Amino acid sequence: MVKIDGLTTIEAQSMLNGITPSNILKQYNETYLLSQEQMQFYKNNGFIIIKGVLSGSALAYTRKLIQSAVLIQKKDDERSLKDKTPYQQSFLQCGFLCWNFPAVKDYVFGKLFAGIARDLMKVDGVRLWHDQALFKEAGGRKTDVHQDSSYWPIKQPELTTTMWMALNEVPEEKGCLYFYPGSHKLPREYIDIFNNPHKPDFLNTGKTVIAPLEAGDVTFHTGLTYHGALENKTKEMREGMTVIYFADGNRFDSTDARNATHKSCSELKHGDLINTIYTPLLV
Ligand SMILES: O=C(O)CCC(=O)C(=O)O
Repeated sequence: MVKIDGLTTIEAQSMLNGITPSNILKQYNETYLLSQEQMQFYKNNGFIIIKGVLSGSALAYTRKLIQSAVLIQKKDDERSLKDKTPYQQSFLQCGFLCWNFPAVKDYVFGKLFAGIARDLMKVDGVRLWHDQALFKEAGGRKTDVHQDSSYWPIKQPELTTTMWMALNEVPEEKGCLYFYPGSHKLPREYIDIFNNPHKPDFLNTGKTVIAPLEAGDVTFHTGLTYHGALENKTKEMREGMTVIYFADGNRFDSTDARNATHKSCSELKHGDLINTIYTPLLV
């Protein structure tokens, strides 16, 4: 069974049965004021690193909560890393945690993070697309380079953004993210990271920015930004939690059938506004 920081399934279950303490709920919903420089950086580069968005008791609580959800979601997977597919060796992927574990909802719905997404995209409102924990196991493989929006049936990929939060320290050797700055302006190319990854030729001349993070730091990157993550050379789990947002008003694009895996897809037709119960307006 997957091991996470000595956590037992009984402890994990009790954490997931709990209610977010009011002081932590307050922190999840604070206002974060981005500077003009930060917004310009995101616009130019297609990603940003923001230090210390969560700290103290809120960070400690969130870490344990997400660890608990990952442990419970993966508890029946007895395979060792070498028995997994190359894609699965990149991370333990646990999506839709806020729907599977109501205790996670307060974090995922937090206006602190959604507000940053809104201000980076310079839009009036943002909706939740989905959340997913991405824990890279000790010895875990690199995450192949890709553009997130290739996997989403969303009409305007430039109005999507992924927040990636470090729940523990994520230095380079633990498999931090890296980004190709400005690559959101490059051509789109589908990369099948699940079965047959490749690196587009036009990235060969591009420089990358490596993004080591302290616990509580976040990165945001647009759905068009090419990025990946390094391998985890350490003996510890790399604990990352993501929330993906899109601008309110964005529409469903069913052109590519392989993208229709999201919970909201069965309710939507091509061209519909994406406004289902699984994609609530957060700010
Ligand atoms: O966590 C990882 O290794 C990759 C994350 C990623 O590609 C993403 O969140 O878009």
